[in-house]
Amino acid sequence: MKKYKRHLITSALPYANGPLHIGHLAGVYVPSDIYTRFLRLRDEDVISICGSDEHGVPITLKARSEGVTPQEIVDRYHAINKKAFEDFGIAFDIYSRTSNKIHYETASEFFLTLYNKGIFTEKTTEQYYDEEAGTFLADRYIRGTCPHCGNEDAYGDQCEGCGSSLSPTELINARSMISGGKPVLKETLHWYLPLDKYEQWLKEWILEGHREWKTNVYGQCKSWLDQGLQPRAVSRDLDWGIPVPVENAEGKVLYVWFDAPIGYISATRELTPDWEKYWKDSDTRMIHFIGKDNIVFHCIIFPVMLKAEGSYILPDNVPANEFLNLENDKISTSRNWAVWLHEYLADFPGKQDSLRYSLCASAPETKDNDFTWKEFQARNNNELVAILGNFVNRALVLTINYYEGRVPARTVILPEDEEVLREIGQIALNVENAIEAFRFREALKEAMNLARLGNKYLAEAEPWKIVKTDPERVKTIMNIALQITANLAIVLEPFLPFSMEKLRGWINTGKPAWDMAGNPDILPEGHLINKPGLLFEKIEDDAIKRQVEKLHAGKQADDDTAEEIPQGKETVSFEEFSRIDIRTATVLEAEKVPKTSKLLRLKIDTGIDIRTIVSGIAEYFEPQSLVGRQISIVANLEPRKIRGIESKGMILMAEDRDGKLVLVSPLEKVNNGSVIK
Ligand code: B3M
Ligand code: ZN
Repeated sequence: MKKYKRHLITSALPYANGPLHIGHLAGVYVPSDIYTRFLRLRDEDVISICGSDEHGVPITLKARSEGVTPQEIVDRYHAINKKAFEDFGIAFDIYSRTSNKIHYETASEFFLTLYNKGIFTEKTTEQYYDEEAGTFLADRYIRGTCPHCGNEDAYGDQCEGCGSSLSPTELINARSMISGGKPVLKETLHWYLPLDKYEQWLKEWILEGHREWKTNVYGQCKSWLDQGLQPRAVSRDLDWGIPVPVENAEGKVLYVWFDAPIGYISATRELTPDWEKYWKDSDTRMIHFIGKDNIVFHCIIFPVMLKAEGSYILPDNVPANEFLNLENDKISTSRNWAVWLHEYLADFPGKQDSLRYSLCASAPETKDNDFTWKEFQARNNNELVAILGNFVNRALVLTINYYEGRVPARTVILPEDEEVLREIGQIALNVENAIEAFRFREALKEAMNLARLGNKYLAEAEPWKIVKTDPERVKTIMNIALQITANLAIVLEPFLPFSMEKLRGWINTGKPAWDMAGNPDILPEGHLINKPGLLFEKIEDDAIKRQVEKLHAGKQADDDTAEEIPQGKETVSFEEFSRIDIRTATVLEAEKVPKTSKLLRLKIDTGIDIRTIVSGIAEYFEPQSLVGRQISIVANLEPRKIRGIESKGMILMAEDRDGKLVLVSPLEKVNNGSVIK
């Protein structure tokens, strides 16, 4: 029996202001594609929705920097990105765009419904205005000096120097990004979504009702809710976007984060006249695939919009991923530190699955993760070629050689055969459970275990040694190897769709079905298989070297101190920062952890409690020299077991350029447990 009547899968709509890179694929689109393909294999009623986000200041700024119209920008990148998704087998049912007429209608209607229900509050505030250009300056159209850190290039909504979230009026010496001139303050009217009024409901819905959400997602929601929500403007003074569909709204458009998620609805309408059953029937399960920077919009703001509208369902899960880094550095479009999908494909034609595999195997599911070309090569050569490709090739080639491609009968079954047949079923079940829990790395690893099992089975049974002396035994062995192969073609289809299609061609099976996964009798006796080709090719050192060189050669320097001082980290919101509990504490006891060279076990007084922290600082400190010293700790770091000792928190250290560690202590003695902020 099916658990849900139907599924609506959405994937974040990428801004059409630049091409897609591996971070996009790893974070959002490979996971959503795996999940969608899995549901399709199970013959579920599922639609997968995506499209280009074509509004907002990121688009207009890109257009200005190139001296073209925003329409030209979105037309260009919509086409490029749509093609990149198709090329990588990301099988959306529709890839729409938010400049479509149907989206204008849907978003306007949505706004009007809320407007007529009296949901919005209207507020007139003073905002910056560029008199020379005759326009208000929203978000990133304004820059100035950050009041917190002095960065002269802080944006109107955020300082990338120190991470503070700002409003334009806080900037010192604000300047217009359009004319470069000094803007003036002018009154303007906007519509606000009163998130504060939904706080209680959100707490019940998420904090009580969705404890199963991923910890990174749940944690971010909780911290937003704990901070308390403020009304949010859903309109902007801009000339690019969907006009606010009421009177007195000249020159005002919907805020991009108001219209973009409605894009999921518009795209569904465009896809099917039956769209309402996906959006308005509580038997539908909606899942949003996104990156972590979009969590607040998909878990708080959009649900409030849907709830306020009243006739829509809410997401059942939002399995957001963290970020993917590249060769130990943050992926950055402006610094050209990225692997662009269209360039990858030009350099590695036909090797989409190698990238999909590598990105899934090291996906940033629970924390940021790093992509390196070396690891990509190793995954391709040591896993896809050496494990999967090798097994499939052996099974098929031996069958062609021994039986002219006819699947032999399974005759006498030994206990080791029984065990293998049982394991096929268990692995299929493990893959299924992991996919259902959105643990795609684990699912892929499990699926590859099936190929490992096949290799081990053949290596131990050695059919090539006994084919002359014990032909009956060899028939059984080859039958089982072929059943493993047929199972691989199913369980790996969500991950490696191009290769599994090839494989199905060789083993002559039709449309795959998850029902059959784990089944030890997929290929009947006498079934004819075809001569196989190579499933994967080795990637040589040269090709990898060229990619690394290309990456470094294309890198746009953003500062020349980068070599000496580690890269600045990505911006965090004030809310994120304030979730970290940094306090003073005093070391009561310190001793080396036996049989380790780096670890110290410290007993510390945090003012709140006495606790144990294990720290990797033994090379820098004599344990006794620490006793009695006042230090700073992260008090609310998730406890970890290190060498069997539960470590609760982390000691703050400054790391010198040559790797030396120095304690971070308050300059004067303070009470233990004093909050550092
Ligand atoms: N375009 C932001 C982003 O690409 C935004 C997502 C919209 S999803 C409705 O990260
Ligand atoms: Zn700043």
